[in-house]
Amino acid sequence: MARRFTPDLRWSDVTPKADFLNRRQIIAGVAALGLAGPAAAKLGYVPSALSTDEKPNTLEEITNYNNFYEFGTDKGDPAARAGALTVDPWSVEIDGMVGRPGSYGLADILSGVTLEERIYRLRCVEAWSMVVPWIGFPLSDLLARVEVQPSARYVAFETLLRPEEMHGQRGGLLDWPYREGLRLDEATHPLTILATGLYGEAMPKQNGAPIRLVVPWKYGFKSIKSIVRISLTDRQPPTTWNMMQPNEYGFFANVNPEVDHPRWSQATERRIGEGLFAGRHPTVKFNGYGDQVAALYAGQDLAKDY
Ligand SMILES: Nc1nc2c(c(=O)[nH]1)N[C@H]1C(S)=C(S)[C@@H](COP(=O)(O)O)O[C@H]1N2
Ligand SMILES: [Mo]
Repeated sequence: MARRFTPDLRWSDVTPKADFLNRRQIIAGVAALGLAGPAAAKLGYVPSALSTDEKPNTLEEITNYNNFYEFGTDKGDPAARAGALTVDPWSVEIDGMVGRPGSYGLADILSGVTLEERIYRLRCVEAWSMVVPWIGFPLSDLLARVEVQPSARYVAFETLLRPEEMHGQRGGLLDWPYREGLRLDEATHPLTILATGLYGEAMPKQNGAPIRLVVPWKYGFKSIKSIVRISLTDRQPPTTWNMMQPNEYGFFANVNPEVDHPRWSQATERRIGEGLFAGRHPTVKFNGYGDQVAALYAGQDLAKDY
């Protein structure tokens, strides 16, 4: 039996500001539906002031150039194979150092939440990037509702383990299930969202339906897809790419042109959709969010904490 949030909990209470109303069309007051398939509907959302002004990539690009190793390693594999994934029903186990642990159904997680459109550039560690109009809500809202205990310092995330539907999990390429983690101050930063859609629609399966993390100042691999578990802990959790190749992929994985990957430069990036002959763009530290996030790493050596 899925646990339900009770009405005494602190709901997210984001009120759309008048200037937002002018900027974009808002589909107001629509209950959030995070479900793909026949139940899919246009999501109700408000635009966020935290969006980049850059032009988003096309839906075609965003849904056909993916990393989702559960469905294969080619960029086209997720689009070709993620259709097999069942995303309804879906629940997320929230456990560890929280006052209200339990298995929460997706509809319950979304009930009372104001979804926002956050246009963020996703910068992959492979040195390409694209701009995605995500639909989501701050992870901090959910963490507040489950009452994170004062002793918690990290948040660990796990993707679904279902080799019957995720054929890539039948091989040992990665140590399944895919795992990621954030320090609690990173997890509760206002830029960090759980996304349930993009381009105003429920999340395409290849992009991590029905619910995924998006952390825009970190390399794409931190943004774990199809989440089924969120655990609060006092120890830095093991993370998939770090376990596989610790000298190449650190726990922090902040976008940083000053710290190269051991096998290639991180100084520039290729922007998906610009064509073969377009020049590369300089990568910006923290993917352009330095003003908002640099303070999180004061006193840390980011060449060591890569
Ligand atoms: N479960 C899971 N999450 C994942 C991955 C994955 O292979 N499995 N790949 C990561 C990587 S490397 C990137 S760059 C982004 C890609 O997100 P997108 O396909 O929506 O652009 O997802 C991240 N989340
Ligand atoms: Mo990536």
